[in-house]
Amino acid sequence: MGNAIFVTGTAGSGKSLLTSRLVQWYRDRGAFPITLNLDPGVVNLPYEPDVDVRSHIDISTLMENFGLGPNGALVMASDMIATKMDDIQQEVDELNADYVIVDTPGQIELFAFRASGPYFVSNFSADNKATVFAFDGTLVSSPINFVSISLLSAAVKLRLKTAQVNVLTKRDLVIDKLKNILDWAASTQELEIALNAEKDAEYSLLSKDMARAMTKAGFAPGLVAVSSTTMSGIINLSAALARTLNQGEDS
Ligand SMILES: Nc1nc2c(ncn2[C@@H]2O[C@H](COP(=O)(O)OP(=O)(O)OP(=O)(O)O)[C@@H](O)[C@H]2O)c(=O)[nH]1
Ligand SMILES: [Mg+2]
Repeated sequence: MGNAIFVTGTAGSGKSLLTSRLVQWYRDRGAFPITLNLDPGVVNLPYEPDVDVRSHIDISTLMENFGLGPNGALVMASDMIATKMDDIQQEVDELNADYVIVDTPGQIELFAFRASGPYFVSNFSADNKATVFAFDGTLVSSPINFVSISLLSAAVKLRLKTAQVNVLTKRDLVIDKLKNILDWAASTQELEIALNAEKDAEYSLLSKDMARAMTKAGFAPGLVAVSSTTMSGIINLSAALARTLNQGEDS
């Protein structure tokens, strides 16, 4: 197996559309990429998955057989992903792709913060692995929100323990804020200046402490801005992914 790229991020941050764009990008450049959908609850996808967890786990059957509501069934389905690992790995291996782009469940807490997701990521066999964490462009318009999503990104990195590329999605929707957001990501000093200007003193102080701690711990996010609508920035993302995948998992 070649490279595995796990696409994570908050609900609705653009993971599935980005998955389809990455596949298109690699295919257009003569590589052989495939998609693996790991979201058991998804109804419509913007791509036709080559390997699909839904052929092993069916939410409506779980709801019927175990008398669960939709959320209970999603929790159970997430916990079952690890048990389907061998079948999924075999299906992926048979395709012998250069890249497998893995679309993960919308509920990041079900994938990253329970046992099954980290088990899957660490035991999935690939030459190189990387995680993409999507910062939803429309959620990080203020510096305090930026820090809070950065914390989530750091938490996902702690859980999945892979090299991670942080992506600002939907850049086409935040053009007027783009420079600010990229400045906060590139420089703790810029971020602190922006936090100082916030009216909410208590929370801006807390955010500053957390931003400093993350920089010190090497979690500063260094964001790549991408639009899956215009394809702007996809070239930068592919370059960041190439660097990260080549460095291997210990970076
Ligand atoms: N304008 C714009 N819209 C986007 C972009 N990326 C995604 N969207 C839209 O955002 C919505 C959510 O995108 P998805 O790709 O389904 O996001 P997701 O993270 O897979 O969502 P869940 O799996 O449900 O958590 C859809 O309506 C997309 O069309 C983008 O770059 N620009
Ligand atoms: Mg999705």
